[in-house]
Amino acid sequence: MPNIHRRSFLMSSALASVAGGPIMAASSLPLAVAGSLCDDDGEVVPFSGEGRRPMGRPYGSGLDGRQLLDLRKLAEDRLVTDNDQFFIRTRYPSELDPADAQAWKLKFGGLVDQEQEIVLSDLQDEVEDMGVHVMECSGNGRFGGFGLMSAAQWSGFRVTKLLDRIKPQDSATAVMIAGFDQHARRSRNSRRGASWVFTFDQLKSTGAFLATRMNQQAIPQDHGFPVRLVVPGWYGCTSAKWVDTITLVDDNEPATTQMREFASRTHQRGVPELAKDYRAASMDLAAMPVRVQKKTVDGNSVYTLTGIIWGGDRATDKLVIRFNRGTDYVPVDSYEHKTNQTWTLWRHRWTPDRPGRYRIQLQVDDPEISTQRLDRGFYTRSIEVT
Ligand SMILES: Nc1nc2c(c(=O)[nH]1)N[C@H]1C(S)=C(S)[C@@H](COP(=O)(O)O)O[C@H]1N2
Ligand SMILES: [Mo]
Repeated sequence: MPNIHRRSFLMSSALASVAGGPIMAASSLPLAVAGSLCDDDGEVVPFSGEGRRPMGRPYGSGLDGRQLLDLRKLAEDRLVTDNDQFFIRTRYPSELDPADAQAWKLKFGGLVDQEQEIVLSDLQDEVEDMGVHVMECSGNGRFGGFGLMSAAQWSGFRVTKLLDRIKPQDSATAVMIAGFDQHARRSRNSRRGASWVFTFDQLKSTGAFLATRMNQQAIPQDHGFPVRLVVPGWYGCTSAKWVDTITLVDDNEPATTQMREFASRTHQRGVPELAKDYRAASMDLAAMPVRVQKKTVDGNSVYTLTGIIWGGDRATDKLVIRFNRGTDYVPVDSYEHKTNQTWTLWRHRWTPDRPGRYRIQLQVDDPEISTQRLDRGFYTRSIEVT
């Protein structure tokens, strides 16, 4: 293989060919996947030891309803997920009558001067473009090829703006945002209730918003129609769908069932009793490979890895990768990390020196950047080199 060491070359050749290059005809791949790949990166190598759940279509119902995104399809020009591909965690509640969505109201209560209801359609004029944000379920994992994450462009209005309209009492310190969550079928794994308590500061600093449009379309039912919360940079469990109630609370407010259920997945210390004792459920900077391709060049197997970097609160150029414990981390070949709002692709070429199983692990070589999940090997993925 040519000895490529310049980032700019890799960016322009490898990424450009993903976007516009020839389409490969790989019999081993579903057509939809093959369609987004280019032949010069070779055949896709599966990750070992991961679940084999269906990808790209919903399964299960209610609280157990899921849809996984096939991350192998990500490419430079496919970093915004189509509405019908966006991952699902909990499907449209059986007890929610779609007719109710027509005259949807937001109820404001708790520590406010006066309880009130605002008709959602009366907020139409406030709706603005909120940009593209990546969302990840805190319960994402190997079982589903890490497919419980997606990115979409949202339109809506900031929660802080809404709070200006209803007058919180001086004693109010936080806001509980709740979504409809009544499902006829019980779940063994999930509890009902999807509310989270945010401080005013958290709502402000994250730019949390109530979304009414997803990728310029009405939000699909499974994603929260007619209105859902989006908390940029935080795990999806904080972003209630089918939002109907906003309650002003103080420091004595108990943690909600949702907060307790997701305490360990959002890296809390234990399961605090009070909402005020929960840390921000923000996503640390993380990175993982999403596609490994193999081709033969001059008799050698050359692997091209495509991956994502997401989360965190600042951009980095210190992304490093290793191919097994005990080996050295090396800088990732090519990426331009500019935003934490959505995911960024990276690419890396690798020539293994012997067959075997390799655990691919990424890190950020910067002590200033918190990477709790990377530190624990949460996003490590393995491949078999034959
Ligand atoms: N009402 C309600 N909202 C909810 C949930 C839920 O079970 N019920 N699940 C949460 C979780 S755990 C995640 S990860 C996100 C997923 O949003 P999505 O299904 O649109 O991808 O929704 C959140 N909002
Ligand atoms: Mo989640």
